[in-house]
Amino acid sequence: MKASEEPVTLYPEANAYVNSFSPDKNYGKYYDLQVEGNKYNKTIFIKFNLMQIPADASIVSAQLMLYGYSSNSGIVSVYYVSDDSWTENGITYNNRPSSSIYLTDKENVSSKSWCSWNIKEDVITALSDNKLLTEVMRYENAEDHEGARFFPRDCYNEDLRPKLVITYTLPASHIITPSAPLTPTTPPTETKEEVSWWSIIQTVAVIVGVILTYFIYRLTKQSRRKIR
Ligand SMILES: [Ca+2]
Repeated sequence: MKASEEPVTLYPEANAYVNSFSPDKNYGKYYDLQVEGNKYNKTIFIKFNLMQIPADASIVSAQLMLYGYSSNSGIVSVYYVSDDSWTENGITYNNRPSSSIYLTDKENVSSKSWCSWNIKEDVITALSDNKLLTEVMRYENAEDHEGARFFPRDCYNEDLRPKLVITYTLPASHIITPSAPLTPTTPPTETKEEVSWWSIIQTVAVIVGVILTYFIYRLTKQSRRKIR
């Protein structure tokens, strides 16, 4: 039944953290993503676009991965968020999405290493909805001023940026639809080549026609002179 299993790495469309102690401030342009345990005062929002996953894909696994570069060891939880309307440079604590948030996974994080959360069910939910996936991350250790810091999507080191690694299978009957990646690029190229060859033939035909008309004209003129 299953034809193939293909891992795909997606990078966030937006990421930012919010801070309840500066509730109207946006942290989208900051150089890191922070979670902090003091009443969950700092939480991270991260959004992925899943458009390139084929509609008939069956999800095998989906790992959300962030690189923790400075953190206390502690538990960071990931929650599904149904509202994707927030933006990186607009989100604040006060305007953050708060509807339909539920716990997906929790993992122990540590410094100088990749941290990984299983968000397979959330990917499936988002694919059956609007193909946009938002997650919020919280530091679950409640002590004051403890937390973790992760590299964001515009990290200078591309290898350490947050990512979503999805493995999926396709049914044997998988048909490449216009919405699938790579499909639309081939036919227009062929059409372009056909058009250019056709226009060359047309141009040559016009030139030959003009030359022939000229010679016929000259021949007619010469024969008239001979007749006279
Ligand atoms: Ca969504």
